[in-house]
Amino acid sequence: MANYFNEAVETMPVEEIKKLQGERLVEQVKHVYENVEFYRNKMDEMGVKPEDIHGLEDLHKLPFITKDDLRDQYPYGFLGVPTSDCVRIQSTSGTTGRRVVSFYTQEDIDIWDECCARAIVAAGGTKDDVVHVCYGYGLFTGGAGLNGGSHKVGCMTLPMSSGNTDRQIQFMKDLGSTILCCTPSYAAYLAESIHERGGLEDIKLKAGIFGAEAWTEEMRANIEQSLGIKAYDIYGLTEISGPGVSFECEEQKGMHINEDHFIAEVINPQTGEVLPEGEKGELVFTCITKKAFPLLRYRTRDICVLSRQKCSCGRTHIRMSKPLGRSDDMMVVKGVNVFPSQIETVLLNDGYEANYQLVVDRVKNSDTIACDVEWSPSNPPEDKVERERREKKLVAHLKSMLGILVDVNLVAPKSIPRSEGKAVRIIDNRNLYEESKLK
Ligand code: DLL
Repeated sequence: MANYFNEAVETMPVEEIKKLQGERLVEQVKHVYENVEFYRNKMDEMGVKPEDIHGLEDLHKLPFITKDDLRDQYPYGFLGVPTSDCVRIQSTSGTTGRRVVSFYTQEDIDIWDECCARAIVAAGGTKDDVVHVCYGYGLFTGGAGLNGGSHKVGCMTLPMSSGNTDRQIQFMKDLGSTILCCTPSYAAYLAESIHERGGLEDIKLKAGIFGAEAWTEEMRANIEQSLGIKAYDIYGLTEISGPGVSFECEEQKGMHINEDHFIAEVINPQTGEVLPEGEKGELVFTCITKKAFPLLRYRTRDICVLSRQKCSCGRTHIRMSKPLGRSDDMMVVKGVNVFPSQIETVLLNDGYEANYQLVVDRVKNSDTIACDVEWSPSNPPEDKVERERREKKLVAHLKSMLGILVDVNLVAPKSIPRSEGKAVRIIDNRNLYEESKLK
């Protein structure tokens, strides 16, 4: 029996959703044209006026927005309302350049909270649940988003934020947390820590809502098994509000996009051409209800596939696949496209856990890629010969997945730093090299 937070909207017939999206788009384009000078200039350059947008069929006439545009317009360039109408800001981590700051009116926050509430209910949440939020609070959207959604559902909410693993586990036991919200890498670390300390029988968790970073099906199976829960994926990005842009239902086959608030397209990242449903490309979002930071046709750089196939949960909103990686997470090594998720799949299939780190380098104009991976504490190699045998096996499996040689180093458990938020999977020393050339 499916659970909905807003059944009327979540199961609306597709034709009605598209009509609603079209109407909201027309209004939103007027709002943006009137209030965001940067976008007005872009539309003028392309000779597009708000009157040319009659519905969804005209979406392709609008220009794209990129992360660089947001950085150039930092901080207020995309603001669609006076600052006196804003009640909140959130921001990206800014590890790869200038931060992006996103603004919210109270109504924008209410919409965002509802999107997260839908995700919690889809994961089986009710007002009787104890929701344990260990996404970071503060500028990161993870804590605030799931916290708001949990309040909307009426759950008892534990605003744990990230870090202090001992306290997380203690509260989980003492207060009977039933739904865990954090990054999948932190969930895996919590599971590892709970097993080390013992007392799994005192943990009441039944579900986890994990997102903010790429994770594989193999990692899902590991977390579900070690914590005895059902693990649901949740997706979102600061620019489009935060978590809850899309979320998984009990089918766990792709994430339903909240289409009454966001229009999704998939494009060819090289040409910008809109691709038919079912083809893989870059995900693009148009916000049709948010007023303070109303991005139209925002290029996410996330690579994924959309599907309108009927879902047995009854939700009619389109589903997106797990992002297969970010176009900027994708490394080109020796001319081959490599996503960390491909490497993770090989490691987990071979019985390792997702405790790995990739180091990419350039030596004498030639790329090298190394992968440090921890052996399992329950299955350490007996000696050097056994360790080398296992490394060779992994090298062969990675070669057949990627077509290139990855230098594998098996290392002791806990030698790779654990993350409380998004895991650091790649150290690309070639970027440093490129940057140092610019200085
Ligand atoms: O990560 C928002 C979020 C918080 C989502 C909590 C889910 C849960 P940003 O820090 O702006 O926002 O990063 C957004 O993270 O473009 C994706 O590349 C990646 N990402 C987010 N969710 C997923 C997911 C938050 N479920 C960027 N699977 C996005 C894979 C994800 N990647």
